Amino acid sequence: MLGKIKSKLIESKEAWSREGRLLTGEDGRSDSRLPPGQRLVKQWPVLDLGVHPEVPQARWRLEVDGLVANPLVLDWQGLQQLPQSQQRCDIHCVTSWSMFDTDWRGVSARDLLAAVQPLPSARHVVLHAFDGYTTNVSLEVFSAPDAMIATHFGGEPLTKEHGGPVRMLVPQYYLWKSAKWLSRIEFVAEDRPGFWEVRGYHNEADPWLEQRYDWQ
Ligand SMILES: Nc1nc2c(c(=O)[nH]1)N[C@H]1C(S)=C(S)[C@@H](COP(=O)(O)O)O[C@H]1N2
Ligand SMILES: [Mo]
Repeated sequence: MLGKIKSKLIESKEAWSREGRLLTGEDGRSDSRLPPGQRLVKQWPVLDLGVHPEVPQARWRLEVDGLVANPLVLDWQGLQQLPQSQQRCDIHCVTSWSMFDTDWRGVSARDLLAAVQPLPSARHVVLHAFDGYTTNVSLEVFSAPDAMIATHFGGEPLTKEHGGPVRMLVPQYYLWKSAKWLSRIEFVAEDRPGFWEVRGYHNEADPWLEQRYDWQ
């Protein structure tokens, strides 16, 4: 899949990282609801590697495995049988747009964790997607109350463009951590940087700290 993606797009985003594009150097402790360097949009942009995998709800499966006591393969029904949560949150993309008050529905990561029971050795989480994309978060960030395996946006099922039928949502980080077309949640001991994290993007992605890039 990744062979077909837009290499121009990847090259330009790698260049952004080298140039430190959009960095303001603010300390992020302002009272603003908008993180430094961000601007508000009303329409939800679509950003990805240019491949929108067709994953019909009936064929969608989510593997939850690695360092867990109770590995699972969830289908759509199985996901619906877990407790369902809703939340309203702001989302922030590293390309500088933010949206306020977005409404989401799905299974909270905490309820998934209760089902799979990570082992004490599990410290990090790798999110895999049907287009070959990966991204990584610490188990701590994955366990935040607002991290969610999302199925609905604005009261409607997630569209394919935005990662339907099921995507990750990690609102406390820039949106590249929120893998669309989620296929696998893997619990690991050692951190494993994902697609953008090995291409100059920060290993963490806190918009309030402007953790956009990492050249180290
Ligand atoms: N599977 C997958 N998930 C992905 C991406 C991708 O290319 N593939 N792009 C990431 C990036 S860089 C961003 S900014 C957000 C964009 O989400 P949106 O298109 O719903 O706005 O998805 C993230 N999740
Ligand atoms: Mo992005």
